[in-house]
Amino acid sequence: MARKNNHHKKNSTRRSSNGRRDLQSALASQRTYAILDYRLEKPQFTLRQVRAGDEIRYEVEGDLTAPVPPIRESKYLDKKQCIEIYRWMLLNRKMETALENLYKQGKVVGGVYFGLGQEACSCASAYALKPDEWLGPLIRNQGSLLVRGFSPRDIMMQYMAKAGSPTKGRDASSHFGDIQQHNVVAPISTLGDLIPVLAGVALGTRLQGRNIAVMTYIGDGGQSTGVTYEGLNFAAVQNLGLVLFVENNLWGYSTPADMQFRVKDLAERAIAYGIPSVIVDGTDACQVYDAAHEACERARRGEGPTLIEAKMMRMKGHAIHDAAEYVPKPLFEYWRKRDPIARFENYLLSKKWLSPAENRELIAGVDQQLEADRDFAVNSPLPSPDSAAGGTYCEPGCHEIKPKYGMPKVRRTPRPKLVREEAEVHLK
Ligand SMILES: Cc1ncc(C[n+]2csc(CCOP(=O)(O)OP(=O)(O)O)c2C)c(N)n1
Ligand SMILES: [Mg+2]
Repeated sequence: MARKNNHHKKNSTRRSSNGRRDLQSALASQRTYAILDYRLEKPQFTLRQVRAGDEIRYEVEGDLTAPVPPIRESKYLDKKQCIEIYRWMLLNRKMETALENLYKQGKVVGGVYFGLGQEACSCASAYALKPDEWLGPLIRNQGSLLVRGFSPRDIMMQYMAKAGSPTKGRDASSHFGDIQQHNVVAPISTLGDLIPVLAGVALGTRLQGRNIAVMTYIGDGGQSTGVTYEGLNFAAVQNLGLVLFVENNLWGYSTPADMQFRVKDLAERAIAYGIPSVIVDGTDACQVYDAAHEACERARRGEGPTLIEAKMMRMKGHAIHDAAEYVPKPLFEYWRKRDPIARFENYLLSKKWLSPAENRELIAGVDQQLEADRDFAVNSPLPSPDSAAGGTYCEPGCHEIKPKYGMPKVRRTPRPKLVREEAEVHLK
């Protein structure tokens, strides 16, 4: 019996060692990919579509009772920078509240788009850029616009189509940029189109001798567009310094993320482009900043693009006209507890980087600034009718675009004598 057992053992050892070898060689030929994940919690719930007669509604399944995680300590931000980001987030939130009120008073032309719940993503990402770098925001990234140097009065005047607004009353909402001072490409409504445009900016600066970081955003819905693939693939192939934030706010209009794509994390899509990716909690300003900073540094070293998936929740409807009744209430409750501003405020207070009195002073300062800007915007004139046709067509000099960073780098390669010498621009 013992012998039999031994024999059996011997055989089974051989089998298992062969099995191990097979497994080892299988593993050796298997390709694995790593996705950094900075989150301190990984929400596990799904949305299910339920049909009740002619009505469709969504139900949320999963644990919604998990405690709110702490803010992750930043590897890079100091006290002063954290307070600055907190102030931008507050300004972002309170400016949008002011816009909502202006809309309700009938002073806004068109709709208003909100980034409620996404302030950490907008502000801490843009904060990682240097002044001479470039940003291409989406309509919800009004916080990014503030960080890049637009004032609340610019944004309010824009929404009210005032003569002094960035587009001089020609467009309401936030379709404006500034290629002279702020290095901001205007949001493009056709989703995904900002990506090749920003890749083009990075290519342009490289031709002028500089590797810089250029940052743009795409939503969980917008990232499925063909142009997203084309733009990001181009940036990857050309090693362009594009930092792409995929803002997974769980909704594209009224379609939940679970019904938009099959991958677990949108960061996985980076694997197919051959570029690195990171997942962050988009309601944690420190995580957003750290991932953005690391991606910007890669860009500056000429190492190419990075995809950052920021997970969070769109806390309002698509725009002011949308009451978001299709969103299950428990989902709002879950994310309300993860409010990016309240969490960052608590973090700063508990770290004693901000005293309650300093916090009150900071909040009062934001309120004062907004009141002054709102009054200025409300009292500023609408464009005069005779200005309507101005600025529509090119006027002499209005589109003169000078290289910002230096004359394009051109390398002349020696050619046989009889062949006309041509300048060869090297892209890589
Ligand atoms: C190419 C393209 N298709 C469709 C639309 C219409 N559209 C505007 S916003 C939107 C939903 C976008 O959802 P998401 O990308 O998740 O961004 P979010 O609104 O959540 O910030 C759609 C479908 C568009 N603007 N562009
Ligand atoms: Mg979305």
